[in-house]
Amino acid sequence: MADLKIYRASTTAPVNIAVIKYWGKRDPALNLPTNSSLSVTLSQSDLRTHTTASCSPAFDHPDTLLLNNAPQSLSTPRSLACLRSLRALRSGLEDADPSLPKLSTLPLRLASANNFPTAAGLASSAAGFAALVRAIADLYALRQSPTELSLIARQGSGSACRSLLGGYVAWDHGTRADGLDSRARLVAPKAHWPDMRALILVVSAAKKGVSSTAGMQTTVQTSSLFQTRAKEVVPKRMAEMEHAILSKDFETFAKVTMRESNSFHATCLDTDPPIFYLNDVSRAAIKAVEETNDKAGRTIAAYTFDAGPNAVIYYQKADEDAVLKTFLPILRQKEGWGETDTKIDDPGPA
Ligand code: 2P0
Repeated sequence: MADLKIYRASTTAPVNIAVIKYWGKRDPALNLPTNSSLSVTLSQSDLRTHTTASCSPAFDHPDTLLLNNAPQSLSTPRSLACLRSLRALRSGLEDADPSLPKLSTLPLRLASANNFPTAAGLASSAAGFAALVRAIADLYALRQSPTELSLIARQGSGSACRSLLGGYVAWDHGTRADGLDSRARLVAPKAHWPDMRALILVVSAAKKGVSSTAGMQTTVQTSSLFQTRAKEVVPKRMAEMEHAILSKDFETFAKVTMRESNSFHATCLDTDPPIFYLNDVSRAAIKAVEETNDKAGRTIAAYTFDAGPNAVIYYQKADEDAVLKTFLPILRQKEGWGETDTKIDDPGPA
C-alpha cells in the first residue's frame, strides 16, 4: 500500500522593528542591501506569524500557501528561491542517509496566520518569510543554524533574515556578489537588556500604498540623499547603535533610533515621485514623544516608523508610568486616534 503519511511541523516567528533601517538593494534578485541594518525582535506573544508546513505523497502538486486562510502565490521568484534552497538542503540529507523519507520531492502545504495587520508597515513579510523558512527547516529536520537559515529567509524578504534570531539583531550588508556574507548576526540576546519595552500604536491597519520593494528601488534610482545615507550616515550609526545596545545606553539608543527613522523618511520624501509613509497622526506621535521627553527632562522614549504610519515607541520599564501616563493621554486628545491599539511588549526570545 502506498505511503500516504502526512509530515508536519509548526512554528512561530516574531516581528522585528528596525532601529537602523534597511532601504535600498545592491542586488534586487538576491535581496542584497546597500546598507546594514539593526532591529529589535518583539515578543512572539503579541506580534507574530504562525506557520504550519506539511508534505505528503497524498498531496497533489503544486505547492500551496494559505495566508490568513486566503490562497497566495508561491510561484514568485522569492518564494521559489526559498523553497529551492530548503529542498536542496533536505535532498543533501536524503542522499547522505537513504533511510530518510524523500520529503524533498513531495508537494508542500503551507498555512500561515498573522495576528496583526498584514502589509501595514508592521513587518509582516519579515515574520512571514522567517516563519515559512523555519517551519520547512523543521519539517525537513535541517541542521542549519538560525544565521545560516537567515541567508534563505533574506531571499524571501530582506528584513525576514533578522526575524530568525531573537533579541537585538544586525543584518550585515556583506560585500560578496553571491550574498553569502549578507546575513543576520546576534548583537545581544533579549536577556541582555530585559527592561527594554516597545509600545506599538496602530495608526492604520490599511495595506500600505507603496510596497517596500518598489519604494526602495525608486529611492535608489532617484534620491540624491540616498548615497550619503548608505555610505556615510548608516555605517556610523550602526557602530553607535551596537555600542549603545551593548552598554545599555538608552539615551544614545533613543537618539540614534529617532534620527535614523527621520533620515529614512526624509530619503523617502527625496524620492521621485515622493513616498509618504507618515501621516498627521504619525507626526502627532512624534510630537507626543518630544513632549514626553521634555516633561521628563531626559530622553525616556524613542519613536520609529517603518514603511507605514504606525508608530513604535521604545522605552525602559522604569519609565513605563511616565511614558504611558503622559504619552497616551496626549495622544488620545489628538484627532484621529480612534483606532489606536496599544501593545506593550518586551523583545523576543534570546
Ligand atoms: C527595515 N523596512 O529595516 C525597513 C525599514 C521598511 C522600512 O525592511 O523587498 O519588506 O522584501 O526585501 O524586507 C521593508 O523591506 O523588503 C523593510 P524586501 P522588506 O525593517
